[in-house]
Amino acid sequence: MSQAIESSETKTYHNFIGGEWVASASGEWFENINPADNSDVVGRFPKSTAEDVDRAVAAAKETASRWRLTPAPKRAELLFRLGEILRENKEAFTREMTREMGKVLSEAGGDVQEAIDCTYYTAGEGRRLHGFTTKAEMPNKYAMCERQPVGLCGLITPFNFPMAIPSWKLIPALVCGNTVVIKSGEDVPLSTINLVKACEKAGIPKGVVNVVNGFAEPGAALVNHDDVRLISFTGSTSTGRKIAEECARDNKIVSLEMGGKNAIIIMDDADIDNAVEGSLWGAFGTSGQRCTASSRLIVHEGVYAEFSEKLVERAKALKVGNGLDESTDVGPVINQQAVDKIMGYIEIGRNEDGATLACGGNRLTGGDFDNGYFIEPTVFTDASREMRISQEEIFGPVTTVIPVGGLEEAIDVANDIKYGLSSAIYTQDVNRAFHAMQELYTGICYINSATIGAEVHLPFGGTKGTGNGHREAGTQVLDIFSEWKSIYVDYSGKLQKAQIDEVEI
Ligand code: UN1
Repeated sequence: MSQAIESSETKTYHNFIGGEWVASASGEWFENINPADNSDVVGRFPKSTAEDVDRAVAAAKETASRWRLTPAPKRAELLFRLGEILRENKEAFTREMTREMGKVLSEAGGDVQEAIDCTYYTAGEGRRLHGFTTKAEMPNKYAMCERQPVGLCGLITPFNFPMAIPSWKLIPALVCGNTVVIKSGEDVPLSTINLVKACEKAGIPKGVVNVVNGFAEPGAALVNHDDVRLISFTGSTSTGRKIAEECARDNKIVSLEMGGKNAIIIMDDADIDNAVEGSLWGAFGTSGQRCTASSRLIVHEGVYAEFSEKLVERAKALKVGNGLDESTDVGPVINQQAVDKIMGYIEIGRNEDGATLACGGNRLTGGDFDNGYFIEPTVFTDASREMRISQEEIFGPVTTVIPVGGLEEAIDVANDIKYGLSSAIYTQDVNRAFHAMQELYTGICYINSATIGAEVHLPFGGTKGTGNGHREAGTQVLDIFSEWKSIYVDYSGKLQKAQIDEVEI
């Protein structure tokens, strides 16, 4: 395997603190490597420490009142401008994302588009942020309720949606009047920097948005910082759980978006070709590195043989390669650790679980493959619900086909999991579709489409182990980044005691 060589053209990027682009207090750097080609260094980034987080939090704190008191429609004007800048730079941001993250260009374009959609949609909330008025119990008394910002928000973002996920957190935080410190994903810092440079260009005041790059240390420092009021995290279940524990100690607000093990049910009346296409897209899009990935395919025994055969045939034909090559269907996975984890699960599927490895199962080697992290699209058939490959999140291009006898069993298998992000059913029968919609206990549910592809104006999030009850996107995200204030105005000119004074009718 070739060593990464830093060329004289390797770009250096910085943290963004109080409106200045600065190195880490540690003076240390880390390299961002292209997962499709280890010899390609995307850039060097500050390896930040708790001290950098202290500075970023101080900057965000200093500017908090100014931003909070800026009228929301004015905050939104800057965000609309941000949307324009993202749109103008979509192509460049897309290529840079593929280079640092690996996903194919069309999907990276979709990721930037999702950030653009989120920005426009959520900026519109600047002229809404609706509260409500209601009637008070006492005469000459007024009652209303409005949103107030929560304060300083720490945003900790993952590698798989390098611009979309930071935008889901950043834009609502800003429109609600909060200031933020983002800890970028260590494998994809450039896309966060691109987003934040666009914020700077849009004229968002210094100190409102800050970025600290690096690994676990700045993340932990953010979570433990006394001045941080809220942590919004997307990532692994194990890290999310730790963050929740830390936040509980300080009574911080915490919003978690974690794992998934999402099922598509394929009924015997389904359009099988359509179900095969959907399953391929859901399982192998983004090389399976989506928390919404279709990692379980629960198939009615009446169509099991036909579906499995067609799926395997199509999976074998997918072209794995560098995402920058337009003919590639499936890009690399993110890093060596991901390869180890995914290959470990393939071993488990083969041996411990005893399912049938119907296709794939190998890390690709030879030629250009040696410089990257490429794994074949892998399908396990004849799996059963309790196997580890059917229960645990693999986060790679691996899916598991589980035969079932009917709809009730299919729903039971789909729900028999510790996660609850997304689910889907392929059926032509409206009664079955509505029954599944009612019974699948997930935050997102698709009919005749895969488990991926959520749109920004609907709430995003999951039940059970996927999250902690919050929803990102939609208008529901405002409930994460604002707190309700109930306001009573007594204009009677005297003391009126609610629940105690009798009101004459
Ligand atoms: C994720 O996998 O973490 O619904 C986010 C989807 C995308 C977002 C996925 N819009 O698949």
